Amino acid sequence: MLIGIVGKPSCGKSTFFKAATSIDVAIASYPFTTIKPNHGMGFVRVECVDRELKVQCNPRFGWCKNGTRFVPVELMDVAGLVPGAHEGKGLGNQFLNDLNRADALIHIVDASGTINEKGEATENYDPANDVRFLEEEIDLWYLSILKKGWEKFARQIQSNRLNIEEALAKQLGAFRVTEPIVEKSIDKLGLSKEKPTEWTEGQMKSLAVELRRATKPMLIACNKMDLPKAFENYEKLKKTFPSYNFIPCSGDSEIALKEAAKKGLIDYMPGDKDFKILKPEALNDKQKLALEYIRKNVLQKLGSTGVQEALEAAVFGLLKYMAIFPGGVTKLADKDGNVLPDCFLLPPGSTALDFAAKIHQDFAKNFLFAIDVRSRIRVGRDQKLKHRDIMEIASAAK
Ligand SMILES: Nc1nc2c(ncn2[C@@H]2O[C@H](COP(=O)(O)OP(=O)(O)OP(=O)(O)O)[C@@H](O)[C@H]2O)c(=O)[nH]1
Ligand SMILES: [Mg+2]
Repeated sequence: MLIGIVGKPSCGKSTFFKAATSIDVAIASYPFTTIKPNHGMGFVRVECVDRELKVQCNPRFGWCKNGTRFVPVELMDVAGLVPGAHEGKGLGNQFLNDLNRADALIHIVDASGTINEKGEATENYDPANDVRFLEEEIDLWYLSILKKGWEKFARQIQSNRLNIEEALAKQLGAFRVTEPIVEKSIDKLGLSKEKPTEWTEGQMKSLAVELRRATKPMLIACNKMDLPKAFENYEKLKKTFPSYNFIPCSGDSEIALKEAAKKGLIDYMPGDKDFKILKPEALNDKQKLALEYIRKNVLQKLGSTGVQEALEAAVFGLLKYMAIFPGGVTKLADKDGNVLPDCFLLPPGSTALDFAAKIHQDFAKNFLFAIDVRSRIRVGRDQKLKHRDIMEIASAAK
């Protein structure tokens, strides 16, 4: 699973990325600081099953503290997008190809209104503009791929009586568009499958929007909530776009808290609603003021810095993924003695067989049955799994 971080220049994409991954990427107040995409692992929280099983886990990836497991997810931070990018403005939209593989997008919006659409400093900018233009640019990106060689393509489909779902899924395969997605979108819009040459420009655009929504669902992280006016703008955005998913956050505050925690100055875990100062004598007045500012203006107002919430809203809210723990009825450790070493994130609807394939293709090939470790009940390959299931796979290969 890959989550793409998008938005206009200087909205705070790389800051959010650094806050989530702890990777030290370039961050600056001038536009187009990022050109080449940044890749890294962020972590989503899952209530670990170790306490329930009365063991202490040793994760191979991520970590677990006080019963909260931090499970890795891949993140990608890309260059800023400006209005008209599809016509080549700014850095154009070529770099959007970097995002092809993304399963969902987090759109970072500068809620403070201190940056214009080009990423330059300004005052009282209305972030509603960003919400509208960015989605439009991404939809136009899909449209541009859909329209590539369209006339010839549509004629071929028509004259050779090709299956349009198959043909379009192939054309847009890089975006992870599949035949069922094409079929659902075409049916929803009531487009003629026999005569694609007659589809209008407007219908093509509507199809691009449907396909984009299905393959790049998006949520909006209202960033820079530590700055004045951000809260007011955030409240306004929620009223203007009632059907959108807005998560308030402050990437900058998350970085400050994580760095202070790393130095042992405070006790803080990502997603916490507060922190505890551990070494007051090691903090200078400026640091103390900065931390208190974050406590009062971010944590107490939002309940956290919002970075964890935004990531988890993408993984568990938008994509509805579930966390599954491999385990055994008689043994919870791997051959190296690591207890509950893995926790896998699987898409909704995943079955016991999908889970087996996630562990190893051989397990899926030689699948015999699975065991729900909690209930000790044997289940078949088609058993649908639930969030936080603990499963053992029995395969002939063992
Ligand atoms: N106050 C405040 N400033 C922030 C926050 N997030 C980012 N910034 C500032 O906004 C500016 C731009 O941040 P970046 O993370 O480089 O923005 P970007 O979206 O990656 O920008 P480009 O790569 O140029 O597209 C920097 O000066 C950051 O310090 C935040 O939560 N609060
Ligand atoms: Mg950047």
